[in-house]
Amino acid sequence: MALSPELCKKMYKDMWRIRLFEEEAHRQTSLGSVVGALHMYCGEEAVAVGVCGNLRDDDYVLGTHRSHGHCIAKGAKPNEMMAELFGKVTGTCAGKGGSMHIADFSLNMLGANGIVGAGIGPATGAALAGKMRGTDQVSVCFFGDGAAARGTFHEGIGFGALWKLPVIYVCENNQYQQWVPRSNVAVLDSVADMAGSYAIPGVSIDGQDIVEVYEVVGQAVERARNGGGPTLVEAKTYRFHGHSLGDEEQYRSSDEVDSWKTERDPITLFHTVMTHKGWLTEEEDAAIQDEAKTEITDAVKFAEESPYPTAANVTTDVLAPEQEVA
Ligand SMILES: Cc1ncc(C[n+]2csc(CCOP(=O)(O)OP(=O)(O)O)c2C)c(N)n1
Ligand SMILES: [Mg+2]
Repeated sequence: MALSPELCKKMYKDMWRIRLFEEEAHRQTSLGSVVGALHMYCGEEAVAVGVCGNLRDDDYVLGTHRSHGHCIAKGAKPNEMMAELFGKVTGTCAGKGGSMHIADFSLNMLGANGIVGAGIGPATGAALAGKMRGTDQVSVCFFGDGAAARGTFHEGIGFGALWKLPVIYVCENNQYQQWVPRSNVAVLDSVADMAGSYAIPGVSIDGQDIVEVYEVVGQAVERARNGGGPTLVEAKTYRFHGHSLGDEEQYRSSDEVDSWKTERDPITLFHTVMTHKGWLTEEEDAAIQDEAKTEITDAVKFAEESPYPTAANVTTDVLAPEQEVA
């Protein structure tokens, strides 16, 4: 689908929704309303939004431990997501997933995952299931540069390539794996270069440029939908915050972080593109940010006012209901 002013405005707003959701989640974790580790997605918004801009409602998404952005980009509602982080019964997983296992099956967002690289197998499986059912659904797996060192990466991509499955492997290369720079642990600088081992296309793109993300992934989605098999897309990006809340960030300089924030903020870059094209007025920009702010404020209120699960909820939603095998 060609980029239209309407789609650009929607994507721009989604980037703001993610940014503000994350900042609020950070605040709520500091206040103690959200417990457990929190991995923020600020700085990487163009990847989730640019990728999901190409997806249909029935396409699949699997994520990482840093997946709030993937959920919002796939259409999850901030109020149900915030409630999930608060552990409330109104959350997308009835409060049982939390930040690192957040999912929304009603949107085919099949889940974040606290285990690095663990989404790659299920994403490949979802693509296989779609193919066996004869649908043209595609499956997208987001994973970090650290995950590219795991066996699940090779196993998943190996099967995806062998069976020409409709799956797009999206590596969010933010250059660090927790506290370790990629250059300390990997021989190849580019994750995309690993695609050659599986005879699938591999492409490395600027993950701060949503237009490039949208267009390159659009071609990969079209290829997958038409039976052409997987693509490995490496989006070079950067996280603006520490690995998780409380990270003292002794492994990267504040100059480096500041330069990404001031020169490579994906929201600012997209704002420049849109205003240059005459697709976003100052009033529209202000309205978009206001609406996103209101939505996140409402999400906190919704989460605060929602009840916690009771003892009666302990065994519900834990196992999938028994299904007949056709
Ligand atoms: C199998 C496994 N090993 C180690 C960890 C601990 N851990 C959590 S996140 C992380 C770094 C992941 O780096 P990357 O895949 O690049 O994702 P990023 O955090 O940069 O988004 C590690 C080592 C884990 N959760 N699972
Ligand atoms: Mg990383």
